[in-house]
Amino acid sequence: MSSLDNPAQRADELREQIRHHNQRYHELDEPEISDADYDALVRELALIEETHPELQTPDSPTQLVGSAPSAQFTPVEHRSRMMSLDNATSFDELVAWGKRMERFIGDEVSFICELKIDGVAMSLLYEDGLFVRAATRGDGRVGEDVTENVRTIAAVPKKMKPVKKVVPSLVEVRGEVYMPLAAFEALNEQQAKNEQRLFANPRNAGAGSLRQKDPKITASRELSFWTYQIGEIVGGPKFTAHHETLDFLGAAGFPINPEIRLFDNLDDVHAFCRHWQEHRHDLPYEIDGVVIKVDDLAQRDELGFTSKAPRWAIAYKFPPEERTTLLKDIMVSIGRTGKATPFAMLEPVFVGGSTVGLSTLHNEDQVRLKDVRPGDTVIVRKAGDVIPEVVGPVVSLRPEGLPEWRFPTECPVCHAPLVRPEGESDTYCTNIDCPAQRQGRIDHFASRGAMDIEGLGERTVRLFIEQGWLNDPGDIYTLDFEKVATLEGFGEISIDNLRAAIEASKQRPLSSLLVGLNIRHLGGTGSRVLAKALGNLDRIMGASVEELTAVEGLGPIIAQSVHEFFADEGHRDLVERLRAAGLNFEGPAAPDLPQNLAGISVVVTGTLDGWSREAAEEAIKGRGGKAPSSVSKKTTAVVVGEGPGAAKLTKAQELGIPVLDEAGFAHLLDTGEMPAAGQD
Ligand code: 0OX
Repeated sequence: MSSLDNPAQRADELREQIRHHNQRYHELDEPEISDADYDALVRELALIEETHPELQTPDSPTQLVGSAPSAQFTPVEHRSRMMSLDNATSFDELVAWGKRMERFIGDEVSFICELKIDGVAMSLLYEDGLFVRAATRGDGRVGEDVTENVRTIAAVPKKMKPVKKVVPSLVEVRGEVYMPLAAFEALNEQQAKNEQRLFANPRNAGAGSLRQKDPKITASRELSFWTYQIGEIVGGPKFTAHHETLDFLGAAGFPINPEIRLFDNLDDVHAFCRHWQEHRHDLPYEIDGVVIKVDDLAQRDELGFTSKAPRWAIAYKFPPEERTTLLKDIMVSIGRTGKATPFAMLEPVFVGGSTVGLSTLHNEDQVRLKDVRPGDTVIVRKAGDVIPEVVGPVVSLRPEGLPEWRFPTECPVCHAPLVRPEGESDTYCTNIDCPAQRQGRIDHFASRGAMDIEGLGERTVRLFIEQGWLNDPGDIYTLDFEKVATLEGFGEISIDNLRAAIEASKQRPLSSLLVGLNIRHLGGTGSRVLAKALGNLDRIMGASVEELTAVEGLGPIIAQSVHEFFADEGHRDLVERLRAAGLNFEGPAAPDLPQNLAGISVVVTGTLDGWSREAAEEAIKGRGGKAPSSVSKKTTAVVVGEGPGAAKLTKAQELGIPVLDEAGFAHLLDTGEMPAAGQD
């Protein structure tokens, strides 16, 4: 139903939905939808009520704060209402609000910017300096008495310090109880160990910890507190500006967030919001925006309140990093080692700056722990640079009778049994000839980090496997190019290029060949160490476990794995075919790389065709450069692949940092020089 067809009916629907979600969020600590989806419902309702004022009702959720207190705790009437905040979800809305403030006041306005802590709003009451009561916001008028639980929070002062020798007879302070990220992670680890359901995020964990009947449980949960407002003060100093109240609260012993800033213009407010949008994950606690407040208290009085929020404050909300979507299916992919990795097929959802349709679920235990089932509504999170993840199901929305997901017992590609070795968390396809494993091994052999055969990417390898031309990396060197020429899309030039790339790969250093062979546990560093120490492939093949273990920098697990690899007849046969093809078997390791990137800093974002992120960063570091994960003024260039982090791109553009594609990156690595304009 769209609001255009029947606005009255749509408004009713929205009110009912919003009330339901208010209860799930505020009373049950178990939201069913993400904050962003909730905000969208409220905005839609507010828009209908704005365009059809006759449809507004006094009990509409747009006119109310939070949710009624639950019967589990004693109700507490607030001495003055605890308001909520209006939102701005774009910089344009934020600046429009700021200009409205300036226009209304008709004078200069100073703004205080505070990080918007993603926690639980709390009112603390002090009588003669002693902590006597804590209450949640509830519906803004009546909250829940959680005094004994809050008493266990170390950051909440139990006794105020005198300021200029004075202790007010009554103070009500407001702030946010939150769970620091480290505590949240430790708590979830504990939950996993005890096979208990995981908390979806620190806010839910914090809210759940506060609403315990037994304060001992709250005490075990490492909650903390930031103070941001005085509700009421009797017998204390008089203030003329918000920053003075914060100074007073700090002096009285309340924790005040150190990032709070006072600005005298909107450009600086805007820059502060941009900065924290980019750096929110540098903090040890979660924030979901910035709260901007008019500093001058007389100006605040002039501005006043709407029915539920002060006009003198606004929350700039960051773009959402969590959304809910449908988990369509759970599939299993087979890697080059045979590892079977479950992954989620999602109804694509725009979150954290890009569209997410697939997400790894890592292994069998992870799926079991999260208990996600095809058909579930799930929470998807993409935070900063972190790979998108399925956080968990929204259990209350689970269709009845939805079966638990079971790890398949046979390989989805070759139908051989899947086996999970005892004591391991991973499951493997047992068929060494599995086409998926084969493809993975050949892709890996030809990749940048190994033999670097340009033109032999995943698609071409798949095509050649389908034709029956490639079974293992050895077949690359006996490809019949006359047959290749009969395939669509392979013209003379591309065939010449492919032939040349395959020829060139024969001269790659021994360490690259070792990487390409796909020996379990042996990566780039180990391969270089091995090639340098033993000098040629025959010596490596003939070495005993003891000899291999004696190589400095090679651990016993790698030594054992290398030995086992070459004991296998199939592998020895492959090596002989590679020898016959004329590949370089002689060390030393890769010639020392030119240090042509010394002193420069290159950020890689998105997926590059022939490079994993690690390989690209290793290539930069190997040449003396730095490869940090975020863009700053010190960044020399940003290399952008597919699906880049939106924040990094924006930041690069704002700072005027050159953006390179894959070809530009290759040029930079080869020459140490930035490609000429137009080439990037
Ligand atoms: C926060 C936060 C929340 C005062 C006026 C209405 C809301 N989550 O960090 N609320 C407020 O301000 C109140 N400030 C904050 N910093």
